[in-house]
Amino acid sequence: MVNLTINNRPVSVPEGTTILDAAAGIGIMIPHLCYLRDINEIAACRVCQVELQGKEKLITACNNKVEEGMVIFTNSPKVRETRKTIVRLILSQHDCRCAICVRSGNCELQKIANDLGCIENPYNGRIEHNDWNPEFPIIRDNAKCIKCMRCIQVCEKIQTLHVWDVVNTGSRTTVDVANGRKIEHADCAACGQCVTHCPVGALREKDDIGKVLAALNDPETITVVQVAPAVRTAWGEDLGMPGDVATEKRLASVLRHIGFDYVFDTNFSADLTIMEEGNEFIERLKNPDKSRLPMFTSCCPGWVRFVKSQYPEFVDNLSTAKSPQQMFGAVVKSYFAKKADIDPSRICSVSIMPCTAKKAEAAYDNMSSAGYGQDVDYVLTTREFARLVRGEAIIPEALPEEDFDSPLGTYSGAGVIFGATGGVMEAALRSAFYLVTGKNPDADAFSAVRGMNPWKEAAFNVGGNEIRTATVHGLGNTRQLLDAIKRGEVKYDFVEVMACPGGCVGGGGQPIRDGQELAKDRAPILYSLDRSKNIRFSHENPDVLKMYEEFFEKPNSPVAHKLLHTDHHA
Ligand code: HC1
Ligand code: SF4
Repeated sequence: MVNLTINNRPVSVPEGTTILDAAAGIGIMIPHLCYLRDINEIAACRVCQVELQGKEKLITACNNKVEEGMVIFTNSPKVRETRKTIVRLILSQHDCRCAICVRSGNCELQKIANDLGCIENPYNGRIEHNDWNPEFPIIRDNAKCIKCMRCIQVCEKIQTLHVWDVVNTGSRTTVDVANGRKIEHADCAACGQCVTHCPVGALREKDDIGKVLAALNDPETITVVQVAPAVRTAWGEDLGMPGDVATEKRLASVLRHIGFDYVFDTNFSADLTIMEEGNEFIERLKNPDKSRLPMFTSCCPGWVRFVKSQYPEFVDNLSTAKSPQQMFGAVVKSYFAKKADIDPSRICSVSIMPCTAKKAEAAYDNMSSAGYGQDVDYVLTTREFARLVRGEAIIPEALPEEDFDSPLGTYSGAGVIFGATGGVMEAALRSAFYLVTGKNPDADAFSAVRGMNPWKEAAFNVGGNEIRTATVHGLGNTRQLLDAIKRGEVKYDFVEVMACPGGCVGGGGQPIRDGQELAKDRAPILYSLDRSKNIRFSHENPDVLKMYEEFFEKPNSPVAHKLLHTDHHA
């Protein structure tokens, strides 16, 4: 152990502990802007300066380790003044029009500046604007970038994509797309992880709230909304609501209050996805030519973008099933429109997603199978949804809980767990077991695929066949897994990939909390919803079964292929 004093208090911590952590251990918070544990420990912002007795120069707390006998002051007059000067210098190069920034109220720079009492600024620096493609799901505003380097590190270390880099030199140093490329040519997965780790508003999602409001206000338009599984775990976070108030039934009520004509659930089409993908998997398994095994899940658009740009040799291994979002869109403008006797050209189909890549997915040319424009017209992230609620001056706590509409609002426990890493695999195995044996397994028989381990392997006996599975989340982990498959070190039949750490609950469109990973806190909400359902198998969702009876006939039928599957090469 190493003994030192911090602010005159004795501390004893293991060797190798940083000053930042040693102070946190006794309840002393040292302000910082750029630090992210294990990802960005480079002291780029210099805000975490502390005084070390006997040294004239201040030192940074996030990347300096404790030493025996150190005497540290984290908040001496010298530290306070220096820290304030550093923050003012950062502010001098930052577009400080906070009132028109999406991160207002949730900005780490704004908070520190306020905490330090930076109510005026003697420094006047250069604020550099940049050109950007306004249609790309990820928007960069360099006038707000504080050069903390978090986006560079997250994209490189977690997602292994190296989209961002430092550009220019001296006072013009900033962050931009690496190698002088445009973002649309940079192999960006659009996962949004750089956005959720940005401390300020330099990165955000493309804002589609205005388009949704226009549709809601058009009397000729019929608005249909779907809500992704993971949204229900986090929609209350940016609205300051505790979990027991921010329930999915209150979410349905809020959406109805906003004015959506039909309030449906992506969980319904998650069950539909399992019907299609489960049958497809059994077919591939039966095929003596095993060339399309392992089969990869295809519901995560960040992953699909990644495999297409990084490992095109595996594209044929993707399931051809569209994602639940896109199946839902195609069903709304075909089956549902027919059933409800609505002209599909009047429908505006909106989805609320924990994901930024879903915006890109909805806009692909081939995602218009129903024949009435895009199957999903607009995608709002969970964060945009919270802004929409606030903009509409709705107080969700004051609204009653309500059910989703029928028939596309019904779901099984298997549908809701899609939003957590391992959920798609578990839901698929529950139904694959039934398809092979004609009997339901115990609903929790495949729980070995749950949890936050980055790369989980499990093998299950399904009707005498051993099915080897892998579940992976985060694109860096995915790269390792794909490389291991290529080297022949591992062999699987079925692989689930989610681009974001923890799956969609940790998605790039979810509420932001100082760059913290919140997936592990949100996933249990989905598993408890699963346990609470009477129906826990996708193949028992009564409304999905009815839709097959009335419209699709059977999984993988020609009409199912036209509306529910896609060609990943298109
Ligand atoms: Fe997901 Fe999915 S689980 S991809 O993470 O398959 O976004 O929640 O909606 O489409 O169902 C996201 C979540 C989501 C799809 C489903
Ligand atoms: Fe990298 Fe994802 Fe950000 Fe694209 S969206 S730059 S892939 S972290």
